[in-house]
Amino acid sequence: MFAASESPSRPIETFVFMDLEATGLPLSRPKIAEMCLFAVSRHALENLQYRNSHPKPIPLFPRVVDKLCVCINPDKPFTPMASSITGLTNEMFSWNKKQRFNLDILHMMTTFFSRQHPPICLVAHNGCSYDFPLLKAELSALGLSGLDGIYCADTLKAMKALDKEDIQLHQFIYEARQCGKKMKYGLQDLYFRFYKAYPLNSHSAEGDVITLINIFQQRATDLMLWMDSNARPFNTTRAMYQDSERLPDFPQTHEKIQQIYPNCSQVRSRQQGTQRYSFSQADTEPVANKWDPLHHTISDTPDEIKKLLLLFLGLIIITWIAFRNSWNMSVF
Ligand code: DCM
Ligand code: MG
Repeated sequence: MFAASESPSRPIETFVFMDLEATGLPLSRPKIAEMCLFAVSRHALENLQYRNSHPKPIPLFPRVVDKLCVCINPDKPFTPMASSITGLTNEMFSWNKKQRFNLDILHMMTTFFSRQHPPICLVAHNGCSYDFPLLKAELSALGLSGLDGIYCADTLKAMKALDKEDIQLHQFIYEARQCGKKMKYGLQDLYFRFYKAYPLNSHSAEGDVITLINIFQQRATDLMLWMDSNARPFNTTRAMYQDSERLPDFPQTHEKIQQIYPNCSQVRSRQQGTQRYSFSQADTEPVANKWDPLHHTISDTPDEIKKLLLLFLGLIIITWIAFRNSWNMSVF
């Protein structure tokens, strides 16, 4: 549908702000747990209303917005950090009987997009490094190529580019650097830059989307122009990981899973060679926090315990031999 690096041929008409919460950072091959999309028209962003406020007016949140927020059972343990910052746990999804990422999500998204005026651009903060590749990975795991006809753009890249262009700010950055400070581009930092306060509901998909729109409104004209020429087709995004790579040492892993989670059911996905697991809540409780079958870095696997025991035994033998030798020498 698109040439590889093609930006939209005409101005973007709908900006769909997106945020994903997931089980962890890219190295842990995360799975999506929450997805939120707010669709705002170019018209709304070009005609912002303001609330009078000291020292400067604050843009009012757009009134005409389509919203889609979905909870998705990630079917994979959250890393402790992800669970702590999002306030989400695997149990919550089981207790609330939430479904996994499946074709319904794609149907919801495409139906949602079909109601927006094109060209449509997905907008996410740090989207090129996290949200877009993660969404692509989840879609690919279902055997889907992506989202036809949808563009995407990253506000983190855009804000950095705009700051670079801004000559006045150049001076400010220079002065800030002189004082040992560096410009920060995290969502909360940018919000603080414009509103001199920290945003509410950080690390919830909906809260982060609202924060992103608040930030976008502060530089809406420049950001929209930047995106008109820098947005890329979503389908050119590379998936964060291939699902089939998730369990490369499958026979070994399968054996371990059978030992530790005797009741877990094995699910073969539609993609050839891909092995996935589903865990009932009872399965995950006692041992899952000790060993995570989908990560390869958890320290206390049975093999590693065996190694530690052998090392300990070796140390005892060496000490015993050394003690015996020194005793023999002292006797003779
Ligand atoms: N994340 C993480 N550890 C962090 C920051 C983020 O594991 N220190 C993961 C979990 C979040 C996801 O990234 O759900 C998206 O981050 P954010 O809430 O900033 O959108
Ligand atoms: Mg978030």
